Amino acid sequence: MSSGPVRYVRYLLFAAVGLALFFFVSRSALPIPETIGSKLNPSNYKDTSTSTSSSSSSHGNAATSKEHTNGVPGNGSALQGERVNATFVTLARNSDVWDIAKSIRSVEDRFNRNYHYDWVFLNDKEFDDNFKKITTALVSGNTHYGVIPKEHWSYPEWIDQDKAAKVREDMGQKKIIYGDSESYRHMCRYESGFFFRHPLMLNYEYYWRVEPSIELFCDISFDPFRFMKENDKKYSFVLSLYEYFDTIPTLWDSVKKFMSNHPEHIAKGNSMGFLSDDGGKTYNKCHFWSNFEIGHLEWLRSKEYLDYFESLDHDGGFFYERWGDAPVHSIAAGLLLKKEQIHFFNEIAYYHIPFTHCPTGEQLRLDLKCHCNPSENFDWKGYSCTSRFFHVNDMKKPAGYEDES
Ligand SMILES: Nc1nc2c(ncn2[C@@H]2O[C@H](COP(=O)(O)OP(=O)(O)OP(=O)(O)O)[C@@H](O)[C@H]2O)c(=O)[nH]1
Ligand SMILES: [Mg+2]
Repeated sequence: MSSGPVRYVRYLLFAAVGLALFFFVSRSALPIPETIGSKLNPSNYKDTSTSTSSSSSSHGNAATSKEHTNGVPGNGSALQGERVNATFVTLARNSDVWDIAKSIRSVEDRFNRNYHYDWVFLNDKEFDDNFKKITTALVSGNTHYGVIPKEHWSYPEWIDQDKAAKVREDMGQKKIIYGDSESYRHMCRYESGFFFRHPLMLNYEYYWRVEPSIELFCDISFDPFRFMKENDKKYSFVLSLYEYFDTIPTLWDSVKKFMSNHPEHIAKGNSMGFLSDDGGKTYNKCHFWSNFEIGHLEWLRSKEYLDYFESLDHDGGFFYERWGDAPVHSIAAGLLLKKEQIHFFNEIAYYHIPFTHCPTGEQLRLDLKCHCNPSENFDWKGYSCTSRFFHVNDMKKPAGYEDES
């Protein structure tokens, strides 16, 4: 038996060791994922579950998006760990709910669970409660739901609707893809000229477009929004290809008219070589596949882009032909931006039926835990325009590309 004072010293020692152990265990245990932490925070939960519908003023992204004025492009440390003022954006119908759920799961697992960027959903009709419930549960950032104003999803007054209906009938008979669809035309026109002007989008600087049923095959180990901002990129892509000529027979004539009316909008050092093989006389039909896009909203809201869109829109090809938002965005990026402002994300592995972008480079795929089959990579195959993009930008193709062509 120990005597009194010795016993007290021992009790004190036990207590100190116990406290130290408790402190160590409580600090080193698996952290509560931030996502769960933020979902449990009552103010965040309220914002998510009361996300807006068609109203613009109640849009609550201000607290979760950060404006950076001190970021030096190209200086990785300037914005280290901070988010950019950016959002995911999806145009969808209520019936797309399970297909978009799949896309969200993929984007969250591979990227957004670590960043919690917001997600804006847009629809020409009200989103129903089921759509909102399922998508809000899956997105780790705040969700916002917007109805598209009627004037952004209808015929402008200069369009002859009988002529447009006749075109749809003819294109349907010729079995041109979506040739007979009226809603597809409104969708393409909306994505070309309006989504970035929706009230819910106005407070953001960058967007990442996500469509239903896409897949991401690799971890995204960096913040692409931040990369865009730091490197002054305005538009980016992962897949490029040739457009069906029958959907855009007079698009290039319309573009040439715009170029001659607005030479001041055409960038020096642009990517004309990506779009045309004869210095601009004809369009080679190359375009970036716009179902994936990360881009600068303020560029789309610029006078240059809006003049371009309005000029094309007045020529009527969204309705009298079937101009897609992919060639419309791509031609704008190719002519209004300096070529260095367009970026190809090799690291972002992506699938939208029927094409796959699987990063070239085995070590990269292993490091990023990719599960795509590199032999399915579309980039270096004959119908892709990505080789041309590399050529125009004097870029060296990644090692191993020959095995995938
Ligand atoms: N709200 C709404 N969204 C639509 C409508 N039509 C298409 N969308 C959305 O617009 C996007 C493009 O439509 P999709 O049906 O995916 O077209 P796609 O087959 O991918 O077209 P391609 O890429 O040209 O092959 C998707 O996000 C759709 O959910 C519509 O009538 N209303
Ligand atoms: Mg799609």
